[in-house]
Amino acid sequence: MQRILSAELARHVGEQVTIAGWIHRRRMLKSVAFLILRDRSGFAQVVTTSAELEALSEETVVRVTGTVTANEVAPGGVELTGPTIEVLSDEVEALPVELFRPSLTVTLPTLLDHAPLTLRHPARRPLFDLRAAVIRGFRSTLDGLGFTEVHSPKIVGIATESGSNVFELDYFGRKAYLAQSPQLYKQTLVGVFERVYEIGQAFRAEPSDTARHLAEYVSLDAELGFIENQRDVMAVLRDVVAGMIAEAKAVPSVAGAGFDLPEVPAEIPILHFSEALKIAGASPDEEDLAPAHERAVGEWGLREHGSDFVYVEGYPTLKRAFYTHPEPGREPYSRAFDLIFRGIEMVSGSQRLHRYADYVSTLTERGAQLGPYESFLEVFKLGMPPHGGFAIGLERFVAQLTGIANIREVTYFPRDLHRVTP
Ligand code: AMO
Repeated sequence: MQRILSAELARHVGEQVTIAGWIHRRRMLKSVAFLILRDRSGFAQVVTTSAELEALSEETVVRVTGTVTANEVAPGGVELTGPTIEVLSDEVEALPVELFRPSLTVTLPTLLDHAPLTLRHPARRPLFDLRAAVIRGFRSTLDGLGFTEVHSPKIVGIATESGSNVFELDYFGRKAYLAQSPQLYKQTLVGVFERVYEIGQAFRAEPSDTARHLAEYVSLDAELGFIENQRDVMAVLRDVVAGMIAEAKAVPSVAGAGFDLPEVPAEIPILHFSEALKIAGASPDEEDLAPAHERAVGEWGLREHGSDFVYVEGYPTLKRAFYTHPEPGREPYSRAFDLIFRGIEMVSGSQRLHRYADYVSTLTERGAQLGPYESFLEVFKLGMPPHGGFAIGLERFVAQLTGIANIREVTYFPRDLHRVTP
């Protein structure tokens, strides 16, 4: 018999049906026993006997055929009676974590060490449903704006973001690196498609053991040509973030989880870097915003504009990567920006240099060898329009949307300073 989902049972009262899933919980009473089966749609109650359930343990995978019977005290108002239970999996050993408890009160190391099991906990589902939804929103918004989805190599010949936090690997006897960002490739592909985006892994050999750094994260990148300046990029990013949040709000499990999902204002307030320092009470000589400064900027946005989002633009050029476009006539400032969401940097972007000579001079000034960059710089002799783009850190965004303090909790199998399994 064809399998139906537990959420579909109510439409089949009086019929014989087959469902399949995991034994979420067993409840054995004197005269009767209940098996709570979990599948991708939710839960179903199966009425059986203790003798039948005794030999089975939680998380065993079973297929159950029985009659759908109305019972208003059962979950969803129906249950399966007169069941035949068939075991589909191996026998399940003693579980390190009990999934049938409503909340998962385990330490972070336990949660992560037992990820194959703890990811199954129903309370975690909305987090990952939201994660998938914001990716859908990112993709559909950019598709609607005429962007092309691309994929760039993750094994690359040069470091793009900064030399220090790059993973080096032995590539057939030569040195290569894991891509810290699709940066140079997305720029190059603007020369092909004008507007591109990529959803892919980025690798950072982050020595910082913090709640917001991973060694491998998902970077949601976009890049577009024919811009006047960074403001055109910031306008696209605003629409992308709004599309991501709208998609998340439309998911029933996300709506039911009670997350405090923000409204994205039509115009996100913009602060120049120098104003942001003032608001944060920082010295005007600071060259970057520290986490405490970002928090102060976030509070300013909420206080002055009722906005959870604030753009800071004009970061000092030398504090940003070499491809960043300076603000002409306003040294030391650049056309780079960050999007601060509830006090944390979530997105970085900028207008890029698009002239060959500018790359040569900036790399030289920064003391870099031109050699490794040569193949990338070629494209700037082949006709490149003014362009810019941004990258959203998926895990930081999801953690901040859901109020989760540590981004490892919204990552399936996090990679960090200490962790390379599971
Ligand atoms: P940046 O290095 O600021 O910019 O990274 C962009 C965004 O990626 C996220 N992020 C991280 N998330 C988790 N763990 C990490 N170790 C980590 N590092 C970064 C953050 C950050 O805002 N090429 C530029 C983007 C561009 O200009 O288009 C870049 O990579 O959310």
